[in-house]
Amino acid sequence: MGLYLGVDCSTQGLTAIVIEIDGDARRIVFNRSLNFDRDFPEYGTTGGVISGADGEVQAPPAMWADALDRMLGELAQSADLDLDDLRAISGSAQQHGSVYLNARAPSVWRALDPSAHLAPQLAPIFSRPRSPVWLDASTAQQCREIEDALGGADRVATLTGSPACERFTGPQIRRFAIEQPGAYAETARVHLVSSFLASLLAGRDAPIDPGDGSGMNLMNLRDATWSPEALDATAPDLAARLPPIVPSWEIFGTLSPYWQKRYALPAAAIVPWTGDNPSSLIGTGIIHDRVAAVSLGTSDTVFALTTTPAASSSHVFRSPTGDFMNLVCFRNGSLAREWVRMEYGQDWDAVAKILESSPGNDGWLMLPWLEIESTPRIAHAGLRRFGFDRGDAARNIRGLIEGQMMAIANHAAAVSGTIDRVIATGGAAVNRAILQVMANVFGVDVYRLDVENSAALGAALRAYHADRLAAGEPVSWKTVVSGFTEPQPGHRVWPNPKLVAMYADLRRDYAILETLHKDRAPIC
Ligand code: ADP
Ligand code: XUL
Repeated sequence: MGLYLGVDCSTQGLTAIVIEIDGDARRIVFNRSLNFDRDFPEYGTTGGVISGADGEVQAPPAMWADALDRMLGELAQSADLDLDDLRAISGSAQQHGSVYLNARAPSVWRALDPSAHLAPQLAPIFSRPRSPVWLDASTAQQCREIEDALGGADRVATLTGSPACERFTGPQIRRFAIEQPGAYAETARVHLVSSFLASLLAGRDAPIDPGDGSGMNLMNLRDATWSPEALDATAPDLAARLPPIVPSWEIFGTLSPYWQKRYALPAAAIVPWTGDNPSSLIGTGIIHDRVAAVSLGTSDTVFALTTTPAASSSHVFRSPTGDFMNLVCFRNGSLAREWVRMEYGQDWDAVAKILESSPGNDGWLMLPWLEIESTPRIAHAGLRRFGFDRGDAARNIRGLIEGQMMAIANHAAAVSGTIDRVIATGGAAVNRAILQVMANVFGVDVYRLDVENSAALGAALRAYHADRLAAGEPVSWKTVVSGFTEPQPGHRVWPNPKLVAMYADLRRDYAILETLHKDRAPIC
């Protein structure tokens, strides 16, 4: 019998899931979430982030550490768990965000006082007290410079899996190195959010896994090594500042004495952390083709597994299985849905009734670019309404959510060939009316998983996989995910054939509007 812990540090909160595996008997025995704004108000975040001028969006890394500390405390107090059986821990985090540490970090980690909170003890280690996160869009100039140095956007995409993107780590590091050369000189290590938190658990510098490494514009996608030319195009002496890249399943340490003493936890193995999207791939059980996952979190993403990288996808990452995953990311996800709900004074039940009352919005469309958008790249924020105005609550709500689903379905063609079904995950996947729109727009069955946070579940499953591999008893990915990710019949949403045909026409109109308006400023 073994327990495996998976942690997900996402944009808005931190979730921990413990799975128990006893032969064929498998179950979730702990599942808890903390919300940054609500549970850590002292850090002053909104939606887990702090927005500044010129597209800057950042978050304090100390807050993530604080949340990890509190979560392990809650886990340790969970009376019905025998944590001596905790064998391995892995995790995931929002992708692309970077944490900048000075040379003191390793000695501070080794000397942590188990009787005291973690976050205040970390104060001396940051060479940059706030981390840029994936919502940051301040690095357009650095993206162009990197692309120019490497021979253009297509060349960067072939080399690293994505064209230079504003939110990706390489352009973020470049901006920091150029604008704050003194602080960059002080920086001995640049971590991803994932490898930073893994380092805290192990009490030593953690490696980066190829899944999260692919979100940096710095890794050679084919062989999962740092690309010397991408590093040179980004910032001086960057190679010395990056942790090594190791396979996602390679155990690199054990839970450090700080945690063992503080919470009476065993010396569990620490498995490299990865990005939330690669982790969700495992947590949604996508280990074969013809299935796509749609994650309706702070960002909306659609992704699928592939054995060879697809040239047409906007991002190709390595997957935690060692294969590849294609992904498209939409910046206007849950926060835009939340905004339209509140703007028109509705609760989620009322939103559901509005969606159900007139599918297709009587033919009226909206391009849902409340904020600047990454897919397609939209520099001028603002909703584009066609045929109705801002006063019409129902049409605005339907227009925004249907527009989002049409954009996801249209762009999903780039991540996968034929799709037989969609697995929906993320906070908004609990909303059946939204999944019904998704099913009608995609024209396939949509399944919601039992577990809301598939990234945390994926992390726990990855911990199990790595532990068994290290024990010389490797388990296939099919076996790893079985018992946790099978779609439940009660969670199936069927498409309505009549509405599928209607949305197919609307999707064509939507695609035309998207192309016509993506380079234009909003009218109002
Ligand atoms: P992340 O992992 O990116 O931090 P989550 O996947 O936890 O985000 O999703 C959080 C979002 O889920 C919230 O912003 C909220 O808008 C959305 N959400 C929660 N409940 C519902 C609901 N019933 N209907 C639609 N959206 C919901
Ligand atoms: C993916 C992306 C987001 C973040 C936050 O490229 O930027 O999905 O991982 O979830």
